Amino acid sequence: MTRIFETMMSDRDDDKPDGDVGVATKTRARTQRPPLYKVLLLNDDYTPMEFVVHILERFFGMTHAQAFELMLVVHKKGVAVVGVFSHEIAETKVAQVMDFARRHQHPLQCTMEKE
Ligand code: TYC
Repeated sequence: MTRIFETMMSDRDDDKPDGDVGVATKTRARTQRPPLYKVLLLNDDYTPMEFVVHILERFFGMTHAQAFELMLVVHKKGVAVVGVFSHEIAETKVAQVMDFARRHQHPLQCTMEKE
């Protein structure tokens, strides 16, 4: 009697009714990349070429050759992207360039736009 009772009341598979199999589910976590911003340098008729080259070396980590080449692109085309950054870094670069140009009394303009 004790033996039969134990067998009938066994709870080994109480949580799995007959025929019920587990279904594995996996949801892909949606990752969000922060938006990027282009920093643009604009041409003008007054800022000296060497000053622009210096800015590109100092604030955008370019070699003299890279900076000279990109300065010429701005000079000829009117505008060029000088870097792509997070919003906060782009804002800082624009502020650094504008502040430096202003302190040297050059009309150089630098802006940013969402990529
Ligand atoms: N056009 C300027 C000159 O002839 C040079 C220049 C280049 C100015 C790039 C601004 O973003 C600029 N002196």
